Amino acid sequence: RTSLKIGMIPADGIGKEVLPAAQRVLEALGSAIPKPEFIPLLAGWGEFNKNGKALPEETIRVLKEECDSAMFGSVSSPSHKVAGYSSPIVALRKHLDLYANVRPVSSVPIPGQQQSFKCDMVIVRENTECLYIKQETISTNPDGSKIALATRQITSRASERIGKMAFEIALRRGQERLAAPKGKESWWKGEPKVTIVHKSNVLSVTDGLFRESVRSIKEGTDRYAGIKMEEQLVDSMVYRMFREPEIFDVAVAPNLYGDIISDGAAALVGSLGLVPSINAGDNFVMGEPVHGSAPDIEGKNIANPIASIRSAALVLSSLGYVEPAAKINAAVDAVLMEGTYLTPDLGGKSTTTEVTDAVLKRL
Ligand code: NAD
Ligand code: K
Ligand code: MN
Repeated sequence: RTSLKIGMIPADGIGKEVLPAAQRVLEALGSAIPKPEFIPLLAGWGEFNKNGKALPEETIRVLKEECDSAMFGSVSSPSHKVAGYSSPIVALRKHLDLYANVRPVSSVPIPGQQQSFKCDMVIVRENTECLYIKQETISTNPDGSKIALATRQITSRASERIGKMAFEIALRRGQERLAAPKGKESWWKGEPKVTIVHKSNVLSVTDGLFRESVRSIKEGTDRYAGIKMEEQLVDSMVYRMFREPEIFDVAVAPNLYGDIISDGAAALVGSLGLVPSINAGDNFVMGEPVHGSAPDIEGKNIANPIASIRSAALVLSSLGYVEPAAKINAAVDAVLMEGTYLTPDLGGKSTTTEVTDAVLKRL
C-alpha cells in the first residue's frame, strides 16, 4: 500500500467533533503508516432531514469501491418512528457485512477517578441480527388496546462466526500476554477465557441456539483447547461486571445484550467517551466510538475525543499496523494517567481540541 483511503462519516452531533480528532492523530503518524487519504462521506439524521436519505447510495458505493477502511462518528436517531428513516449505522453494518462489533474496555488509572478494580476485557457483539433486524409490527386488539411485536432472529451461521471471532481474539490476547515485556505484564494470570452471554434459561430457543453455536466452535477443534469457555446469564453478567470486572477476558453476546453491557462497562472505566470499537467483517473494518451523538453536550467542543482516537488505533491494528496503533494507545494512556488534560466527563476542564493536542504532543 502506498496510501490508506479512509472513508470518514462523522454523521451527527459530537460525531462531527470527535472524528476530526482521530483524523489529526492519524495524520500525525507520518511515515509510520501509508499516507492516509480521508474521504468525507454523508450519512445521519441531519442528512435525512436535508436530502431525504439517512444513508445516501453514494456513501455506500464509495465505501465499497474506493475505501480501505472507514471511521463512523455517531448518529442522532430519533426515539419515535419517522417515515422513511432508519439508522444508517445499522444499515452500514448490514451493507458491508460487518458482522462483529469488537469493543475493548480497559481501565487506565486516571487522577481523580475512583477505580478500585482493574478491567481489561473485550466485548464481542454480534452485529447483524437479534432484535436489530427491526421487524416490528403493531396492531389493535378488539378492545382497542394495542399490541406490538418484534421478531428476534438468531441464526447458527451468524452465531458461529461471531463465536469464532471471540475465540480468535481470546487466542491472540493470550499470546500477547505471554509475550508482554517485563514490567508490562497483565494482572490476568489465568488462561484466556471466553464468556458466552445469553439468557437461555428463559429464551431457550433463540438464546439456546446462540449458546449452542458458540459452544460448537470450541468443541469442534483443538485450536482453542487452551481457552476456557464459560457462560453467564446476561442479567448476572451485568452484576458481576460491576462487582468483579477483573474476572472477564473476552465476552461474546448477541446484538442487544452486547450493546447494553458495553455501555455499562464504559461506566466502569470512567466514561463512554473512552470506549472504542470496530465494526469488522472478513473484508472491511469501520472504527466507531461506542457512544452516541450526545445532544446534551454537542457543539461545545467538550466531547471526549479518546473513544474516537482509540477507534482509529483499532482500525490500524486490524489492518496490520500494530506498532503505530500501540503508539497511539500509549500516547492516550499517558494523557489519561497524567490527568492534566481531561474533558468534563472525566472531571476535567479541557476541551476536545486541548485533549487532542495533548495526545498529539505525546505521539
Ligand atoms: P450517548 O452515548 O449519546 O450519551 C450518553 C451520555 O454519555 C450523555 O450524557 C453524553 O453526554 C455522554 N457522552 C457520550 N459520549 C461522550 C463523549 N465522547 N464525551 C463526553 N461525554 C459523552 O447516548 P444517548 O444520549 O442515549 O443517545 C443520544 C443519541 O445518540 C440518540 O439519538 C441515539 O439514537 C444515538 N446513538 C447513536 C449511536 C451510534 O451512532 N452508533 C449509539 C448510541 C446512541
Ligand atoms: K457511535
Ligand atoms: Mn449503543
